[in-house]
Amino acid sequence: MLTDTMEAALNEQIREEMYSSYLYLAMSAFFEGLDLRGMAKWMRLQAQEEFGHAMKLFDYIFERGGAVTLKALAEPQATWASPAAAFAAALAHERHITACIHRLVEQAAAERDHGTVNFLQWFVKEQVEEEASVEPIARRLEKIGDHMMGLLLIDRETGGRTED
Ligand code: OFO
Repeated sequence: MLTDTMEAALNEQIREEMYSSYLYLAMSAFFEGLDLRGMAKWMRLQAQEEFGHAMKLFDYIFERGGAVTLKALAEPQATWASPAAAFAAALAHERHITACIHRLVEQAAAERDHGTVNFLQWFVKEQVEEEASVEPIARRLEKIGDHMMGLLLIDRETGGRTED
């Protein structure tokens, strides 16, 4: 059984993950608008992955006899100054999510909820991977600036992503 405070914190994380999904879908639409179809695809798959993260929490809350409460999502930003700015925002967002997950682990540990500490280890590992997948793209986009050939090259690479 989850405590009320743990249940509330896990529900709040569902909102964070759903917002991540919404934000990356907004970024996908932004890239579609720029005809950067590879980056649009990458962000669309990322949005799907985030929905999966939310569902993992959803299922876990029920597994522990808790209740899921879905919260309102804020309207995500719709445009960015450049592809580099969008990926920099994605990286900043992932760092924020990493901090959320670490706070959840600390709360679960303080409550001596070992089941939740163990469950959250998947997210701890996932956040290392999330940051590692966004960071090199953000770094390279920052380096190439407005250089069209470079942008098209990264667009082709990101379009090679096949899994969410
Ligand atoms: Fe759910 O990992 Fe990104 O936000």
